[in-house]
Amino acid sequence: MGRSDRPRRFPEGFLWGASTSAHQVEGGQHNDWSEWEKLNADRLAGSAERTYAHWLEGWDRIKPQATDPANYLSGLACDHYHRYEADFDIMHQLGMNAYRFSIEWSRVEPAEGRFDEAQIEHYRRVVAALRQQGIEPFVTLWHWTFPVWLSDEGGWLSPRSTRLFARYAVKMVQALRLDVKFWMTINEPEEYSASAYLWGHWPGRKGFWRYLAVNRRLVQAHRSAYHAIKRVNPDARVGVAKNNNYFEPFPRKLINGLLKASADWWKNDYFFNRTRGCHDFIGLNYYYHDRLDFEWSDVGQILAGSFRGKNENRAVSDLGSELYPQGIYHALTDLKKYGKPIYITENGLADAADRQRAWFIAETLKNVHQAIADGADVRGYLHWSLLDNFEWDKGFWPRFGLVEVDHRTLERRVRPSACEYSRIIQRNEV
Ligand code: IFM
Repeated sequence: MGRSDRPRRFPEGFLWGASTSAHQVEGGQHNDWSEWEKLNADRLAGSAERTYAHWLEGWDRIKPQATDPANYLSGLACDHYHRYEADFDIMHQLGMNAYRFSIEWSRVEPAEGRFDEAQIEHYRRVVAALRQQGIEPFVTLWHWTFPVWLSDEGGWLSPRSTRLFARYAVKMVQALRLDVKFWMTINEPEEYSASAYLWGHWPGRKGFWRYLAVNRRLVQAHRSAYHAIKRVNPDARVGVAKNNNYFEPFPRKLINGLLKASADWWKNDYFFNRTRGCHDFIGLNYYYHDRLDFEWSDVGQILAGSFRGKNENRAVSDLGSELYPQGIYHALTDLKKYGKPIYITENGLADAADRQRAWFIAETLKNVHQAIADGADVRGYLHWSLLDNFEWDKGFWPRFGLVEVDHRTLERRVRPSACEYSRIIQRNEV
């Protein structure tokens, strides 16, 4: 048997699962995003052709949905808020033993300082249902949405936001302390700050200084929530879900090496460096590889923060991003320097036809296995996503789910790739 065909076993106790976030799957939200969607749905539908048609393969297939304003309203989403038990049954059947989801702050604190016990009880039931199925909960406290009362005050730009966030975090940790071990304060800090404040694509206010201020505030928010959580539950394992890329100087030459060093410094390391001592584990959301090959014409894009690598793009997702499963090996081995256990808290692709997902998962896992063999302490893999969900300003057309969701009938259908993933899980090897 050739080296590449040899089965690769994962460590005993490796966690296998999938991830979601509240706004993308629960349905029935009232938060800053649901308000923004109402104001922007027509604009997004009207500009979709201009935005995508000239570069996105498969545009003709996507067009009817992407040009329909209804696509940009999260509405009932997957109605996971009411259907979570049935969704956990599917996870159980697939053999998963870990689930990452987020708590919707706007539900549990709909008005400042007024916590809604019925909503907190809802999340207690969610966690109990997971435990009953033998599924380990990984809970994110902030996956990009604010209660409207706080977004009206400026969200993370409000100087009070870190204190308010820590108070909400403590409330949730106290409520779920016996049943939840793994907590993530924040999802993908840099993706959020850039999309909302640098590019202005999301709720927030575009502005370079505001962008920097929000980055600093996210650092403070993580630090203060980390300490507050540890005070009420020293046994809690607290981290973030961090979006690190693999920047590859290509070809290897000085200028490309410098470009890599700066990209790594800002995108991959800044947040970790500023929050040292405040991570019990590292949550890695891995999606992107960027080949860096400097040309003077790139300077404008670099300054605008919109620089993208010059990738080969042999395989791409429905969103046009390169599928490069080798990249995760580099992202993982780079994280060894923090000396913490690593959980892959997201990794996936938009693939409506499910043509590439099984291949992508298997190849990714081979690279994860190799990273473990080379010393990365990786303890779990949670695929993004369990369900086809609401992909923020793109709406419902990008389909990331292991489980397909018909958003009109809300019916679920397990995709063939999920069955392939399940076989890997059952054998604990790829
Ligand atoms: O859907 C998002 C998720 O909310 C954060 N990480 C990337 C996913 C796919 O774009």
